[in-house]
Amino acid sequence: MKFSLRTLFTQGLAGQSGWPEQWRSPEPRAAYDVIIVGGGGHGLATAYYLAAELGVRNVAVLEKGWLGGGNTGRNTTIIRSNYLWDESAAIYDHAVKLWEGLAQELNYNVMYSPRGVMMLAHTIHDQQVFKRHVHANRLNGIDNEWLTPEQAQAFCPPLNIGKNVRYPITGAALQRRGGTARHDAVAWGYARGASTRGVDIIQNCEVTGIERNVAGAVTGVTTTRGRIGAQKVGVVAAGHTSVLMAMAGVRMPLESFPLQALVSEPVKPVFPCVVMSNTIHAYISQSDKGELVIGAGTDAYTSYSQTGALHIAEHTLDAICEMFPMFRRMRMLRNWGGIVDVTPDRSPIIGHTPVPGLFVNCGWGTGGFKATPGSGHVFAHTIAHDRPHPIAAPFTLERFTTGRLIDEAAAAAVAH
Ligand code: FAD
Ligand code: PYC
Repeated sequence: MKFSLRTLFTQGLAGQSGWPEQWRSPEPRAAYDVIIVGGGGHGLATAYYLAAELGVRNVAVLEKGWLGGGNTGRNTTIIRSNYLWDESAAIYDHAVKLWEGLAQELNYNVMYSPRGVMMLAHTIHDQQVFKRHVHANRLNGIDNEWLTPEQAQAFCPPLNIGKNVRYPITGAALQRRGGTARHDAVAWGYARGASTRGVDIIQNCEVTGIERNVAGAVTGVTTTRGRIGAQKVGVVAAGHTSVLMAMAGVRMPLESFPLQALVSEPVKPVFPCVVMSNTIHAYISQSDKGELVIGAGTDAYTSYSQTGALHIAEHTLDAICEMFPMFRRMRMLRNWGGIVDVTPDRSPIIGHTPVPGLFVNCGWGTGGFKATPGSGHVFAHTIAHDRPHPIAAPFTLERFTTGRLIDEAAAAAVAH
């Protein structure tokens, strides 16, 4: 029987006797130990921690567009860990602790600014929900405090606490350690850190298929730039996870929605913190460039369009003008949308899949930017050790069959 070198390389020598064991692999040789699909913050952070903490450096990050061009570069950068359930509090506060030292860790200024995140209550029900969060957070050692409307206004002077509005403010929950960071710096900081440790970062490289062997295990991916072999593949492609996982025959409990944001013309520093109102679908902060950064709610329909419906943005601006009348004459500079993937319980999915060697990190919905360092950190450990990091363990896909859901709908910033 004849073998060309090419056949040897791509098909191996399965079933041939007389050949050394290592030549008898039925698999094409794996080029990488790990391929990460998606060059957003979470994917790049995963690659960074694989290389920096776990010594796994034969890694490639494949990105269909440019680094940080997905939701990482499109979000309003709100960081907080005031989630209700213990499992969520653990993972989001793990992230906040990493944010606190991230600029030093990466030697890259990610402009983390813990200026305080205030969540407004407008109804008795809001008050009850937020007070429950305050107590639950404190039991987990996470800062969160209840403010009267007057205290809320003292913390954020532009806030209108008058009674003569559609949704008067009845109080607020304040997490002082919450804040913002510079989104593209986060992507670039992790990318540089990973790259200097040997990770290959390949842009303009869309994954079009996930290859499996006869036993069903992952052997690599096909891309718009050719086939690339790998022993393990981690999918971290917010908004597009279902499409990618379908390539490996895995159906995900996810829906994708557009979520939009906009910025105003730049003005001098006027807004000292982050304010969010879930009830009237608006959140606002001021960037270091001076723009007011304003976010809206998700569209009502699933879609892969990277714009949001106009009436959603109008509704948000109505709310902003009511809460902060001094901004009524501001002009808006630009708006955009991203695609977020949302799970039934509004908590992420992190971990292994039914396909050996295939891992997934998704479902962060409207709130994954704040999780970037923590998500990458626990996902890297999960991939490297082939078992969930203890903080990630409650977030595996199995919860949708066992019923152990982690319902954070009320802690999500944005109504979906
Ligand atoms: P992304 O940055 O989207 O990265 C995924 C990457 O995968 C993309 O770059 C994409 O191009 C790539 N990809 C997709 N398919 C393929 C393929 N086939 N092959 C190769 N690459 C592929 N979260 C907060 O915590 N706070 C906020 O204030 C906040 N505000 C938001 C406001 C808006 C308007 C939006 C849209 C989101 C907001 N979020 C917020 C959510 C947050 O942005 C996301 O949860 C987070 O950025 C997800 O990061 P990621 O790295 O997983 O995804
Ligand atoms: O999760 O805090 C958040 C958030 C704010 C805006 C969008 N998501």
